Amino acid sequence: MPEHQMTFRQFLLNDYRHKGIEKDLVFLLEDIATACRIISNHVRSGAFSNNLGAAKSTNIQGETQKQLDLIANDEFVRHCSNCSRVAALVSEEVDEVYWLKDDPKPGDYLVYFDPLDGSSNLDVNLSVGSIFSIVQIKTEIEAGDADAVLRRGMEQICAGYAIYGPSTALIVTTGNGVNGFTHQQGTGEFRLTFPDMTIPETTSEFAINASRYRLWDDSMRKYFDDCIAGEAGPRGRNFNMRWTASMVADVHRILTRGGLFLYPADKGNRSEGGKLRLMYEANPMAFIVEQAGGAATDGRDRIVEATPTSHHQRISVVLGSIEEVKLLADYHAKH
Ligand code: AHM
Ligand code: MG
Repeated sequence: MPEHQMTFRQFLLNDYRHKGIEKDLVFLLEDIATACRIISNHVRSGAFSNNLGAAKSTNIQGETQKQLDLIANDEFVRHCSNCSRVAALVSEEVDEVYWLKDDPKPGDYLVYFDPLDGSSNLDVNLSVGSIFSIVQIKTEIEAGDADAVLRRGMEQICAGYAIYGPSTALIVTTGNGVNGFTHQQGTGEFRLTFPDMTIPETTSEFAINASRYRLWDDSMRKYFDDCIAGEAGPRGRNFNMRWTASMVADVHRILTRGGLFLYPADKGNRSEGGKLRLMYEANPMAFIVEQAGGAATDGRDRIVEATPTSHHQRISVVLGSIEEVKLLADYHAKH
């Protein structure tokens, strides 16, 4: 990787000078990048440091936490706390909202994160990631008011994820397109390797946990049946399927070569929506995908327009190549 490729810091300072992003947002993003670098290191040395197993706890959703889930959570909290403009943090791993400021002011930030997404992949040495979202508050809120963090995805000013795969990469949007940075061993820098990522409008590849077919609604099953019918079916072409059990990895593939990611609500779901969480999984990925020219809905409506009613709320997720997302909405309208 050539040394002249722009570092994450240079890129952010450029956005500060020319695109009006705030200096405190630059510092916050650099801190988040540092947290991701440290988490990446923990993930890579997990088998040596004995951190891959389950911790002796479950999260608010009743899911067994891995030791690395908790380590990653602590890194996010520690690094986001460096920024004096962060009013509160909302983490997948913690029941309550963390209030960092007693007197939040308009202009302060709320940070939402899933510190280690897809952590069931850790035991089998497959890709995992971290997802984050930043909202800027515009009006007075009170510290301790948990409802004050219930923000629609439209209010995000920044979102991103880190993928801990064969290499570690950081993908970020501040509302001016999507850019990807690869962590360079040796210098320790994230460098711009995937400028201006865009999702092709059409695709013949989708990602879904098909073992849940029996639990989907009729329109979802019809869409799936038509795709796997191949050339002889109503879609008139063959479709390929991929599923990594890590949303970060599946979304990263879609940002790179197109595709459709689906985690629909189904009859076996633990709550009212799908499996994935609105505020720290669906919203940031929806913002990124839309900024890359794709689309993100709950099957019918834009995810970023959903009004949250609780900060661990779940939602059905359909995102990726725009033509396919629209087509699935048609299936829901017709079947
Ligand atoms: P997690 O946040 O508890 O790791 O769960 C979210 C993950 C997503 O990354 C992935 O798309 C999905 O759960 C996989 O679900 P399944 O176990 O049904 O394959
Ligand atoms: Mg997750």
